[in-house]
Amino acid sequence: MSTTDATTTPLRARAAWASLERHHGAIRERHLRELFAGDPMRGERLVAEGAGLYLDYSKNRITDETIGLLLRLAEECGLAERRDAMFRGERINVSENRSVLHVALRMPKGESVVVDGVDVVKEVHEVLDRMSAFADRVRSGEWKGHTGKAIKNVVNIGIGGSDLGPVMAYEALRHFSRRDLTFRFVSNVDSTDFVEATRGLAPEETLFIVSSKTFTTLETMTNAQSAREWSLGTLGDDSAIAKHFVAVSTNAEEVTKFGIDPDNMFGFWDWVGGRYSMDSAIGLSTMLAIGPDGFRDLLAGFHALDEHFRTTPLERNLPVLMGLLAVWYGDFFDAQTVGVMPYSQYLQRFPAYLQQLTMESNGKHVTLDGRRVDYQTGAVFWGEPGTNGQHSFYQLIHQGTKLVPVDLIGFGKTLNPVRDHHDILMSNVFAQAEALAFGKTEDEVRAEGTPDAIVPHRVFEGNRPTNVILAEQLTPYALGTLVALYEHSVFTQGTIWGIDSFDQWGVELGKVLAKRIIPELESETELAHDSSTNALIRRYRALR
Ligand code: G6Q
Repeated sequence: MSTTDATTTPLRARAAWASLERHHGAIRERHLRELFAGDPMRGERLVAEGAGLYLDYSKNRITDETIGLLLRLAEECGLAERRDAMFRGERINVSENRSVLHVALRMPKGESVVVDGVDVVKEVHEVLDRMSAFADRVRSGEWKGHTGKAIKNVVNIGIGGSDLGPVMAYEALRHFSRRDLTFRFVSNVDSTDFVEATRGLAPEETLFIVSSKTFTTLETMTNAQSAREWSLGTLGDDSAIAKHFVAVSTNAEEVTKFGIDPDNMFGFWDWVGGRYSMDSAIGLSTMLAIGPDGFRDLLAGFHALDEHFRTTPLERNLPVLMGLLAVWYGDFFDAQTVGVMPYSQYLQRFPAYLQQLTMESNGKHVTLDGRRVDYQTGAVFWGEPGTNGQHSFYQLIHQGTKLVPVDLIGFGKTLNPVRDHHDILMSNVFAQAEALAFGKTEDEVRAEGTPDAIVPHRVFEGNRPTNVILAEQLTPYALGTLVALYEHSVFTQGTIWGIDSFDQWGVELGKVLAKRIIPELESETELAHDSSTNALIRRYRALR
């Protein structure tokens, strides 16, 4: 298969696609009960391991033939070639003409990827070293605020990719975090977010990290200006900014205009997409929380999974298998969503983080060469930590009319051992996967003496697919492996669909229209929108 075939043949014209369509006709009717009964080793065979993660994908509606065909599809779509092109720094983000090199952010010192004559890994480590020196100074109290007091509060201002990763990582790694430092995050342009995040904080002990790749994002710059006024309201003169504001950005010019000393700016590069940036300088708040060594453990976890993705044969490759299964359900079973349920309270923001990673990456309707797709692309990702979800929406997954493939994530050891909580928690992971797969038959319900009229209500059809992902413990390293697992699963899906997983043009239009509307809210200018938008603006003018 040449690279040209891999990129030019429409997906549905591929041989493996046609075979999968036929194969789906046969598989659709088969039940996991039957698949397990006919293959006693299935639960030990359909598993894969790498970088400390264990993936049980046996409770999916697949046979060995399914996997074989999906792997053939991956081959026909040039998955390995495209993966290698990404690692080489080729400009695989075609609509923005950019390399896609978040994998370089976690390469160890000494490795090298050269882009336009520059060794980007060397640059990455220069920034990491500067971040580490800064983090050490703040954490030790050596960095003093304007009035000579040490920093006690860190507020990250950013949105989208400059917020969701830092928030998620802070929550996920709280156990490893400095408890005598307060961390808050401001993203929403709703002033409530800023007011509540700064409530009770003393400006003389507060450091703001303005995180913005472009340093032009309306929400972030509005919040940063308010932070500036909030600080100067107490600290008085402009020279205080240098001690209380640092920037994470690729735009040195705008950072300087804002008044932040370029020495206090931590850079990254246009080859890091926002939603792939939590391991770049955007992770400065994470490093302040867990320390430079913890941050390097996080990077080591990312890198271990990168190496797994890069070198493991596709049939044992965790993100490849997960990505192909997502295609299987989305395109052949018409599943519209994927549920991600981490059985860890620390991972409460992980589903929100994954929503951006997956949906901003693969929510596209044109192919790399601009043709409209005639198949489904990215699913809606959603989720909540278990066991909470079980007491709310799992009902629909068990007995509703929609097929929702679910990822269940659990850990061997808790970071907070209290009595038998962890065994109870984990018993629910296994019980849910079991119940979803095998359900409860009419005969079983009857055998319990259930009255006839109630029997249908108590039947669980089962045949609901799950992936179970297990790791030993939620450490910085493990978090890195988990995030990279989903990053590369997204990559796999995007490659099969032939779309650009690294641009995000779909967020532009709303931003442009909002900028046009702002002055219309503030004055009584004539309105020239559609009748609905005009009426809404008039109503708001009357209400404000
Ligand atoms: C992510 C997107 C987007 C971006 C935000 C913030 O991939 O590009 O979520 O991260 O719009 O952008 P800035 O970092 O430039 O403020």
